[in-house]
Amino acid sequence: MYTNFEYDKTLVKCHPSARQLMVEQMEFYAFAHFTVNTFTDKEWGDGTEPESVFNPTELDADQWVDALKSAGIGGLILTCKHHDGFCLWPSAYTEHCVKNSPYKDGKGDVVKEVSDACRRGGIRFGVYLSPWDRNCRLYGTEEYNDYFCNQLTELLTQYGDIFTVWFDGACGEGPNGKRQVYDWDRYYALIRRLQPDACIAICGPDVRWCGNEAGDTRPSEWSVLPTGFADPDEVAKNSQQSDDTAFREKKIDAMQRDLGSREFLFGNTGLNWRPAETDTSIRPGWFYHAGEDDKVRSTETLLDIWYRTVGGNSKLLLNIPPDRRGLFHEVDVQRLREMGEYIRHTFAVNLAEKAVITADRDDGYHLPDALKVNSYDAYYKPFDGDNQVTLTIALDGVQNVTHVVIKEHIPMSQRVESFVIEARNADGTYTEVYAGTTIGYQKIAKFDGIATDEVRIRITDSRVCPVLSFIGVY
Ligand code: FUL
Repeated sequence: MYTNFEYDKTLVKCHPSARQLMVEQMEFYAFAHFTVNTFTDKEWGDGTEPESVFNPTELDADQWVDALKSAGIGGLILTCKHHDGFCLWPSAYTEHCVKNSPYKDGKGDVVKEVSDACRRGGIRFGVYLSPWDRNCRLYGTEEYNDYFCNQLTELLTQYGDIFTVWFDGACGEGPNGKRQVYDWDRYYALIRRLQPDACIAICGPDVRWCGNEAGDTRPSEWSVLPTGFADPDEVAKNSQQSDDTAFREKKIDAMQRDLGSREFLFGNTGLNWRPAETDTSIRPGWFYHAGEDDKVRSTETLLDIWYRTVGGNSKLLLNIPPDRRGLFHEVDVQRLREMGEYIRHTFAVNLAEKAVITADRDDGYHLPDALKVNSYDAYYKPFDGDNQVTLTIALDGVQNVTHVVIKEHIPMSQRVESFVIEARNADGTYTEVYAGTTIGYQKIAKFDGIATDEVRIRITDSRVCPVLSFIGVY
């Protein structure tokens, strides 16, 4: 039990699994919400929608993938079945699916089209399968667990490699509705068997829901959390309980702001690696509504969310809902392209590559030069117990600097609690340009441009000695 911070042995053992490390390094990936709701103009279908409503006229998953790639997005999660129970693939276990829709005369398979397009385009593919099913008559019985496992098996065996299985916590059953006892352990075992490299997200052990749908983030995001935190029941309690626009706009509440400080960890008996994922939509709704074509978030807002998530130790899961044609809308496509152009341009030249990086202490083996290479093959480390270090990046002459990127070597856990970045002025004094708390997978520090020949990063506190894998200066 943590009554003091002599807990380094536990902490260093708390680090990402191989599948978590894969998703950490993806940084930014997409959601596509698509089902009967797209055609009924709803956010939550009730399961009574006739299959005949589902009829995209120009579905082109390559168009989705091209648009995603223009933003630098490396993966896509498709709502294969949302709460209405309608399956985008021809499931053998239900009639409520594409095979009874007019789409391609019932011969279509949207999951196949999208997973094939992802593979062709070189991005990863993931599945969203809503545990809550408002159509299935088995829902609320033990047989529903069989039904759900059968559907999972179809998705995990017919569509190639799956990088993540996304289990939504949302469940809006009313007091008279049926309650399903989900057999999570059985679902998890099935996924581990059929797709051992896939993460299980949200109601699952590998990726943690950030706690809101608005794109809100914590100033200090920790991946080291107490054991048992974010169990499926707790996720469900905090998730959307009804089709509710206000919920989608609500920010993280005060109680949920701090999940990882020393104070929060006091009294807990174990730690788990639980990286945060921020899921939010490019539009007000998760599904496409023509009435929201003029409410697509601005590129500026989207980039702000990107900085706070990708640059703030969370993952960004951005939803782009296909429209009734089965295409990403032109406005959304333009936003994605603008995001990608900005990001590529801003981070095109890493000034640290031609710099000389030194540290006021190291352990003699893990030298600061390793920080120039963005990989976990080598890292910088001082001696255990050296919890405060200063890294100096002497640039190749005076440069205008606007960003510093820092990555912890998370295979050895998350350690840093606070740091400052300073830039040397012509007269030899230093100006503080940024003060931060956690780093974790990655911190992107953005500040007003400053002309300088030397950037200094001072780690002012760390739980165990800091271990870093990369520094970028732009
Ligand atoms: C929520 C759902 O109720 C929404 O419809 C959407 O799928 C979102 C990602 O999760 O909990």
